[in-house]
Amino acid sequence: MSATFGETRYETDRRAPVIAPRQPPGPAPAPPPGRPERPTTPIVLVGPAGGGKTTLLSAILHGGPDTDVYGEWRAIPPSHGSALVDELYESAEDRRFPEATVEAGSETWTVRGEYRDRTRRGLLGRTTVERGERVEFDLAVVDPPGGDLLSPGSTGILDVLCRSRGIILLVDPTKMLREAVAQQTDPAAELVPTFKYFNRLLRGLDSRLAEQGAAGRLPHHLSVCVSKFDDPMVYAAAKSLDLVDRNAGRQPTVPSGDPAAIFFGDLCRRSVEPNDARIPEMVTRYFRPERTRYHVVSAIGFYVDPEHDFDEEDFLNVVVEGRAKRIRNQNPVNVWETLIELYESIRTEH
Ligand SMILES: Nc1nc2c(ncn2[C@@H]2O[C@H](COP(=O)(O)OP(=O)(O)OP(=O)(O)O)[C@@H](O)[C@H]2O)c(=O)[nH]1
Ligand SMILES: [Mg+2]
Repeated sequence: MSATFGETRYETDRRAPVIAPRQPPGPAPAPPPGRPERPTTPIVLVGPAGGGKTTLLSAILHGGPDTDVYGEWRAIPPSHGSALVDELYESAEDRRFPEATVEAGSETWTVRGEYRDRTRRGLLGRTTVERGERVEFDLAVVDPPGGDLLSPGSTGILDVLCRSRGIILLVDPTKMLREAVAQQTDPAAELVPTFKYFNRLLRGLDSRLAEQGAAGRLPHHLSVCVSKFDDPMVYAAAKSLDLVDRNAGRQPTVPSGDPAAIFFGDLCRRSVEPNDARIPEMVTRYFRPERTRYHVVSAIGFYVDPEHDFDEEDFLNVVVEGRAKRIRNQNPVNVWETLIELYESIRTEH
């Protein structure tokens, strides 16, 4: 099934109300036989072209959260497959990045999670085990090409966003850090300021919701994610601000919340594009603070030798083989944690 908004076809799934054309009022359609009705959590990834949106989806499909904290989670795509899922499988099997998105796609994946059991000690010293909660929901994921965000009024992305509950706003530091921008060698790749993507998109979304009678700030739950943390220049920038946490030989992280927000603010303020300094105030102007959370993520993670701990001298995860970039070992950082927090924020909305 597909829907056309403007010039872009957003592939849809029967279980993806996020982009289904508006239905006439009436009783809701029955769920497919044998399948209990369950909530759909529509989450849209937005970010500049080449910012890492599709690679983040690959990390959701192939990775999982820190099981010590969150338990076991996985994403299950529909059995009928799709061009997006095929590309995510193939790129992971070939240890390469997915191709740049040409046509916007939307998938409904099933997410199954099982939080860890918790042991509680009672007053008399007796311990009881509290079963970890099991959750299952439909995750409607929309992966637009970055270019769609520059002319949101005509590409259909606003309709998608109006119906979504969660937004993952990917901020690509390699388009901001002076030393990273200087290394980009492709003369055809024009650097479009990140501000331009978000300014056009958020103003468009605000106008559309205002026309629909919405009041106050945007109703969405927001994950602001600084991407590509494994990139050596991004890692160095976070280290120079003393924001990196190294726990027990594992991959480095910038903790979510305040440390990630500080990193995001600093990147925007010092960006090669002066307008990017306005992105943080744009986030607070449009989104409710209690529904906004900051993260630093890497869809591929750092290289860690299976026999050893993380090694400061050998963590580059992207190697160039001929003209292709090869990923040594996909080991995402903070991707599932971000997704689970966004889901929980939507689920416990107040
Ligand atoms: N080091 C590093 N590079 C990344 C990561 N994610 C993406 N990249 C790089 O960024 C490029 C673009 O990533 P995509 O996931 O295709 O970006 P996108 O936002 O989907 O781009 P469009 O589809 O063109 O809008 C990749 O080809 C990689 O070179 C990451 O986690 N770490
Ligand atoms: Mg893409």
